[in-house]
This record gives sequence, C-alpha cells and structure tokens, in this order.
Amino acid sequence: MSPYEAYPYGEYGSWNTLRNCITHHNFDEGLEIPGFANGGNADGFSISSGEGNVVTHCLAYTNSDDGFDCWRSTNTSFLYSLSFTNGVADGNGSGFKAGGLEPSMGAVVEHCIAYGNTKRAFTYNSGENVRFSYNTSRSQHRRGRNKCSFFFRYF
Ligand SMILES: [Ca+2]
Ligand SMILES: [Ca+2]
Repeated sequence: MSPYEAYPYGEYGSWNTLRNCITHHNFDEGLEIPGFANGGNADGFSISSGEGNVVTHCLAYTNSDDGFDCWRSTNTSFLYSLSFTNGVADGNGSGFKAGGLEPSMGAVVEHCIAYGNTKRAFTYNSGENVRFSYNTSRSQHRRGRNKCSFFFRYF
C-alpha cells in the first residue's frame, strides 16, 4: 500500500487551525521504505489532505524535507510563519511549498519569512490558484544549489 492510498484526499483533516506551534529536526534520513525517500518526507508542517486548514504564527526549522508543505490539499493557508534551514539528504528543502499532486489549489502564503533552506524559499510547486503576499526571503542556496527565492509559473 502506498502512503497515498493510506490517506485519501479529503478524508482527513479539514478546517483546522494550528497556531503558535514549533516543529524542528524531523528527520527520515536513511529510511529507504518504498514510497518514501531518504529524508524526503519529514516536513515541519505537512498539510497533505483536506480543505481549509490554517497554519499561523508557526515556526519550522531544520527538518529534512520542507518547512511548510500543503501538498495535495485545497485552500490551505500559511500565515505569519517562519521557515529556515530545512532540507537534508534527499529532502526537497523548500521553505513554503504551496502545491503538489491534484487537487492542490487555493493555497495562500502571507506575511511569512524563509531563509537558509536548501531549495526554494517559496514555490507554487504546481498548485493552482496560489497566492503569495507580503513574504520575505534571503540566503537560499545553502547546499550550493542554484535555486531562487520565489518560484512561480507564468501564464
Ligand atoms: Ca519531499
Ligand atoms: Ca514535502
């Protein structure tokens, strides 16, 4: 069974608020389980299902995958939060990731700060109708990767 079959879209976790939470040093580096990757699935905050969840005034740092990831959810909001030094081993290392597989759409990322992550500070990551407003980033490239601070698709 894949992790996707275990957590079908929309079945878990809609309309919740996470406020004033800190997550750090989540690591799955070294795990070689089929369907997972070496360091690639331990996000700080992973909103991977459901609709309308809000993460606000939170901090994610030094997790092996991304700081904040709303992969495969809809209308998730990341607000007033900070993400830094995420990305270890094969982890993606984005500060704020606003999409992924379908039905990813409607993410909002506002008033957030990202720095020192191994990949992109803010990325739409194929999410649809994503909005980034009033965010700040600096000093990506921690592992020498040539990645940008803001990554969007142009229409
Ligand atoms: Ca990943
Ligand atoms: Ca992730």
